[in-house]
Amino acid sequence: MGQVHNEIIPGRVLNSNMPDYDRAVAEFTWEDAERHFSWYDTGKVNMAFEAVDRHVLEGRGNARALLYSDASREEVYTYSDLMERSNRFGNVLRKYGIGKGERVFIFMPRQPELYFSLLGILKVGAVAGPLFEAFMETAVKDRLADSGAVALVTTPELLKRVKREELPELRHIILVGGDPDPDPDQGEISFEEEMASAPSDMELEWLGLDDGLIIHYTSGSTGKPKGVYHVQRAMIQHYYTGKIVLDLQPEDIYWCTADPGWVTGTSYGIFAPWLNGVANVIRGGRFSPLDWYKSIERNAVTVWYSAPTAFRMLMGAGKNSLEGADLSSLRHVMSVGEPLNPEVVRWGEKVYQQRIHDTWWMTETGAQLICNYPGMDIKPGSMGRPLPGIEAAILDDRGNVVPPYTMGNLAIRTPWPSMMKMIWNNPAKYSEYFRIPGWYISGDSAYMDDEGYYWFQGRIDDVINTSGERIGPFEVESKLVEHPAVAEAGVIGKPDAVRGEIIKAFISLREGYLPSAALKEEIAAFVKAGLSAHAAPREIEFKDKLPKTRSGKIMRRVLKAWELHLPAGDLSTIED
Ligand code: 6R9
Repeated sequence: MGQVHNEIIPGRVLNSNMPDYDRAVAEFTWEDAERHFSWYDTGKVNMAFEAVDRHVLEGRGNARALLYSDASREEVYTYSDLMERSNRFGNVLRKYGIGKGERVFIFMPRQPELYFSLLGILKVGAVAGPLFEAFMETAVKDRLADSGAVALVTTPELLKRVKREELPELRHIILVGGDPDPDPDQGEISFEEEMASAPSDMELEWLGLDDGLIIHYTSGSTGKPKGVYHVQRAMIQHYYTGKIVLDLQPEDIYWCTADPGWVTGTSYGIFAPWLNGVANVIRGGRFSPLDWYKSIERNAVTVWYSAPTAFRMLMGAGKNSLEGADLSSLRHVMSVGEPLNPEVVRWGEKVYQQRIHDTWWMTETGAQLICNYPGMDIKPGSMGRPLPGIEAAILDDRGNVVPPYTMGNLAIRTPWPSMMKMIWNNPAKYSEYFRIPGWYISGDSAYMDDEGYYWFQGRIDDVINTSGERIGPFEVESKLVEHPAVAEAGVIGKPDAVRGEIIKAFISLREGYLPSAALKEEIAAFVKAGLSAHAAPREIEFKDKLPKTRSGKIMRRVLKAWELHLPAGDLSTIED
């Protein structure tokens, strides 16, 4: 196992006099992060105050906070602008009696109003619930019903997907986008009209560290999506990792490509950058390689956070998409959401002159935990090391720590500041994560090498057992994408009478390659030669596209369900 762990490339070293791993610890501590917030003086906090108002009160109101663009809009908002807009929206919510602890959902495309609304929701102490714009009726209804949302910020277009008759607790609909005729009898309110008449200053709701912040619904392999509930305390870790992992400096122009419907789009698309007072780029609309590169160039982005699926698409789009785009402003590039194939890291070095830094965390963890951060060496294919102050381990099913290079349950010592506080309405599900005392069990399978680097293998449910060998699908997938014909690969274990399971690979091909039996053989031989005989797929199936979540994760359970002709389970987060 771990064929790639010998390769080491040096990471970015910021302060060459200090041993890498200790540098970050020495320069900025968790204590520093805690001390930063008003809680330290007053016992009270509010994320929106810390992320926005504080900068204005400390004289940085004219600094650029939000650099928005899509195909038709291009707008810049300063921290003062954000403070004013979010105050107004907070006042609108108060006018309708919405306050502390209530759930207010947002269902709209990435556009500035989404961000004003989210901050306004936080200002009244309500709990924000962002939804992907792509959700259809059932997905929207399940989430609003489960959380008991009292209000929804949406557009007239998307409102058609909200089954109001089945949502008795939903009292207010705030319509963004100049709806000419909101119906007050239906609880409809015009965002633009209300904002225009709302006062621009407000006394925000001061909260405790354990008061609610945000709820993100995330799909498991079975059952309904879970409402992962986070509290204000998470700001300590958002702020801290913004410094240590994102390496944000006051002059940075930062772009996180994630949508706020995904935790990355809030923790690192809203909280971490604004707590650190940088200029935050938001790009509306769909993914397009050239657009993205142009966005980096036009905004002179310095720090960029994206996902393997995007990097692989950019890689697949080839040189032409890069033509004429100047990416020299980039100083730090990171990835999250899925394993980052070594091939992509090498490509990043070539194309961006940047080592893409992988980061590992989950909706439930609220913020980054295991990362490649500035100052440490990168081993392509490894998600890095636990952050200072975070203890990770690989446990067997009984909770014993296993030796290096042994695959097992990736676990984190509890607690850490941004750890979820509950699964909404589902205490039983919550306790499953903590079934081994003192540990959070991630559901991921990984191993640790003898230098404390962690290597992702797959979700526990995805680990393949073939002829008694345990094989993580990621290792096979990474080898597959090294083959020039392969754009993306998803690998599953297919039940087999003789071997227990055999490895089956679903593959989408790069531009210019056609499916054929000879190509299948060639690809299988390539894995056999590069990895091992038992890791080579015995079956290969070509697909135009692999099923993926909105956050770009290949849905192996859907591949498996296809293969076995079983129901695919919850598909609310699937891409198309
Ligand atoms: C932030 C986020 C969490 C799951 C996680 C793991 C996978 C995330 C990864 C990674 C390998 C990485 N994952 N980062 N796998 N390397 N760097 O993605 O949250 O959507 O809840 O997903 O994503 O399987 O358990 P979420």
